Amino acid sequence: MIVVHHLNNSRSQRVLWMLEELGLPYRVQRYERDPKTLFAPPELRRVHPLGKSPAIEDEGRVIVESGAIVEYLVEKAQGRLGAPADEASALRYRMFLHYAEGSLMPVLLLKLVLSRVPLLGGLAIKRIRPMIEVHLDFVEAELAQRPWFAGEEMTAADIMMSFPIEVARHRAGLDGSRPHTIAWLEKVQALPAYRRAIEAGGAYAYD
Ligand SMILES: N[C@@H](CCC(=O)N[C@@H](CS)C(=O)NCC(=O)O)C(=O)O
Repeated sequence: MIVVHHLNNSRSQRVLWMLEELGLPYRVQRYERDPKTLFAPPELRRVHPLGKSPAIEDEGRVIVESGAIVEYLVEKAQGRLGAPADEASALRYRMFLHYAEGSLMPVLLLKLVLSRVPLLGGLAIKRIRPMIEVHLDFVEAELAQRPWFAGEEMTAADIMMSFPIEVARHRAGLDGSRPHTIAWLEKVQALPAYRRAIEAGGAYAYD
C-alpha cells in the first residue's frame, strides 16, 4: 500500500486528491508544521533528506516532488488522468504540470516569505505584485477557453494546479474579478474525491 507522508496545509493534499481520484489504496502518515515557523518537523528528514512533503513510499521506494509523484501515479494507473490524446491538449497538460511548481508557486512563495519580513518586506511585495498579476491573468485567459487546464477532461495538470490556485485565492488576491479561475476552483472543491482527500488529510487552511 502507498504511504503518503502528509504535512498539514501543504502540497501533499493534492497527492491525496489524486489517489482518491484513482481509487488507489493508501495510508496517511501525518506531520504537523511548527506553529511559529511553519516548517515541517524533523521526523520528515527520516523519510527523505529534504524533509519536505509530499513524499510517498511505494514498493520500497521513496518518491518526492509533487510533479514526479503525480507522473508516477499516472503510470501506475495505466495512464489515467495523464496526457489527453490530442496533441494541443497533451502539450498544455505537460506545460501546466511543470508550470504549477516551476513558475506559479515561486512567485506566490516569494510573496509569502516577504509578507513575514517587517518593513522592507512590504516594499518588496510591491515589486512582486505585478508578476503575480501576469500569472493570474494568464491562468484566467486559459480557463476562459476550456473547462480544464489541459482541455476537455480533468487531468493530473488540474491536480498540480490546485495548490497554487488555492494559495492565490487565500493569499494573493485571486477573487471574483477572475471568474473562470474561481469557477474552476469551486468545481474542483465540489468533487467527491477532492472532499474525501480533505477528510483524509485533515482540515485545510491557509489563514
Ligand atoms: N516542489 C516541491 C516542494 C515541496 C515543499 O516545499 N513542501 C512544503 C509543503 S507545501 C514543505 O514541506 N514545507 C515544510 C518545510 O519546508 O519545512 C514539491 O512540489 O513537492
